[in-house]
Amino acid sequence: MGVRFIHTADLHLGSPLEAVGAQSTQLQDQLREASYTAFERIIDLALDESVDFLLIAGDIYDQKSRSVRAEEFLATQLGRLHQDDIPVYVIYGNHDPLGAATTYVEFPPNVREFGHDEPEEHVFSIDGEPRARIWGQSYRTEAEGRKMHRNFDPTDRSIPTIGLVHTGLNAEGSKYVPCSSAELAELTQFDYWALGHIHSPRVYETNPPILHPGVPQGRHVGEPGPGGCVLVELEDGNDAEMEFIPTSPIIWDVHEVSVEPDVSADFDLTTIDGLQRYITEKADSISAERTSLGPQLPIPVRQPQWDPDGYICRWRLTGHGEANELLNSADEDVLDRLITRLRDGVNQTKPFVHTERVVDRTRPPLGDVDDLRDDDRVVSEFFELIENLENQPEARFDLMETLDYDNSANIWQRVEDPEAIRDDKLALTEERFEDLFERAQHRVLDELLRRRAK
Ligand SMILES: [Mn+2]
Repeated sequence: MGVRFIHTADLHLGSPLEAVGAQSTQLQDQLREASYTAFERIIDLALDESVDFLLIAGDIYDQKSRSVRAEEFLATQLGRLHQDDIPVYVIYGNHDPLGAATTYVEFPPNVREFGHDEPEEHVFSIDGEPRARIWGQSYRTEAEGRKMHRNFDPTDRSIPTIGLVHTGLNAEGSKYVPCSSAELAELTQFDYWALGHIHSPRVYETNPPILHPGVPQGRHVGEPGPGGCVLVELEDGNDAEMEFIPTSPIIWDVHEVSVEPDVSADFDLTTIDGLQRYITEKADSISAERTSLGPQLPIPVRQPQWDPDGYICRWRLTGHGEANELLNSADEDVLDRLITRLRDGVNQTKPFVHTERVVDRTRPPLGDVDDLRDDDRVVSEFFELIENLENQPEARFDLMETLDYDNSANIWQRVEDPEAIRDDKLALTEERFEDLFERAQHRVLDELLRRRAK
């Protein structure tokens, strides 16, 4: 006999989505409603799938923007589960610690909240017969250095046993329940680790599962969609079955748009109009294809029955091309004009496609770089160096280590969890390293070409 349940976390209800320059009232309304709709879909799913219970692994609210409306909404939605006798197990995280809680509205009696003093066990039963043990502990304050899970101590494992932890899964950290997935896996009484705190879905282990479901609805371009929750089935003697279910009405994403002549030949990228038409065409095709890019996960991702309401896109212009000269023309802020025009222009499609930003990473038109590569010793050595760095993971690792070198003059710190960053450092993520590496290459090469051209 097993149990089926939904695992969600990091709802951050009541906190607005960021959309730079979202002037349209309708769009602003849609953004405000998106996190609510995503949570409503989780409740719909729980009812449709007749799950045994719902787990919420922390950060239901942003304490700072906690609102009566958000609490009323939660109470109503959780009340729908109460009518179907579905309990909800909740821990609180760093954004809604219990020590600072202000409560405006009472939750229905099916909601079981874990305290902050010590770990607690709640037993899920059907007709008086225990079916699952759930262990958890809430944050007392915004920072929790306690290794709470170490005191999780289930009496037996005759029924499925689940641990709820709000953690950055950073063993070296001090603020968000420091631990590693290996440390959790050592606690062999547990059949599932329901984590919260990291906003993108990540599956660290599948047997027993250790995972972050991510946010049900992303709030900015750093939380690309679709967000969702995880539907889980635990049965004795079998591996856990899991499925990621998308829930977010609005999907944030970063799209690369190459200005290289061979891919943009139909457009005149020496004018703002040409560039606007080129990006608008990309936007229209995203809307027409209704792409709901699922996250890359080692578990199945369900294709949603609904269309997204819209996409909020960052366009990252890349490649060598004439657009570079247009975008860098000195007397006029071409990029700002382009963004304004795109926002005014492409909002009409359904699903809508809104421009969050346009980022210029273009480079001057490619001249005779291939000739130089063969003839010029400095240029050819430069390419050799880049290829070595690209092909040797150790060399890249060394380079990252060098950037992270701990002295006070260094601004970078390598982190997995952006919230764990020191106040005087910038987060050096894999993504930012890639970006720095690429831009450094471009800068050197462009300078070499400029000097050779003289
Ligand atoms: Mn958190």
